[in-house]
Amino acid sequence: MKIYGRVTSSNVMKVLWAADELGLDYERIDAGMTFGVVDTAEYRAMNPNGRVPTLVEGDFVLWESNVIVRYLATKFGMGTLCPSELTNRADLERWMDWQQTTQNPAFTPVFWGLVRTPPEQRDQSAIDAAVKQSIAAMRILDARMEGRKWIGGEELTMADFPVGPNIHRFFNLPFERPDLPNLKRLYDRMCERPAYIKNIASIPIS
Ligand SMILES: N[C@@H](CCC(=O)N[C@@H](CS)C(=O)NCC(=O)O)C(=O)O
Repeated sequence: MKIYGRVTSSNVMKVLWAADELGLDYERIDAGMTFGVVDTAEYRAMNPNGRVPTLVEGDFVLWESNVIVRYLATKFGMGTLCPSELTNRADLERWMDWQQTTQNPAFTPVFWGLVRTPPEQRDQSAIDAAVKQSIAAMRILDARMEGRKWIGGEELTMADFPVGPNIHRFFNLPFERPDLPNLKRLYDRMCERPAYIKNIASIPIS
């Protein structure tokens, strides 16, 4: 199994975290930003978006990070990371899609503004507006976490991987945030896992 993608990408991080939790044997190949690769004809033939991550397993090629997480959890973690019962599974998939469609779009301008834009070029009012939206999104997850250890309940599941990288960034980037105690407990719990430390918490935010 090959996973293409630089370690600093949040979308790559979620896949690597899932792969390591499952104990999978894979080769990671640097691609994206300064590594290039994504604009080559060979890569575009695998992933026409020219984005990372891309998973290659024999003849099978897959892109879209959350779908890769779902695929790995379904194939190698059925009954653990992926529940076999349909309503439980749909409940988790809902949080995975929420990360892509609600949490991540709200947070991306915060990350790009504070990390990838030189201070003199920052649009502080756009960053402030995005911080507000990001906090509103994280309040929704904080409410979900009331009485739960993981997004799915008592155990780590596929629902936790997509938002894992952004939770780390949310708590570590320099902006003011309210107390979100349930979310903070989830973050602390994530930080106890070697695979999360290796792929997310120990990687400089850049
Ligand atoms: N929806 C896609 C988005 C992929 C994406 O935008 N990846 C970013 C990194 S987080 C990327 O490839 N950026 C360009 C690059 O690294 O060269 C997914 O979840 O896989």
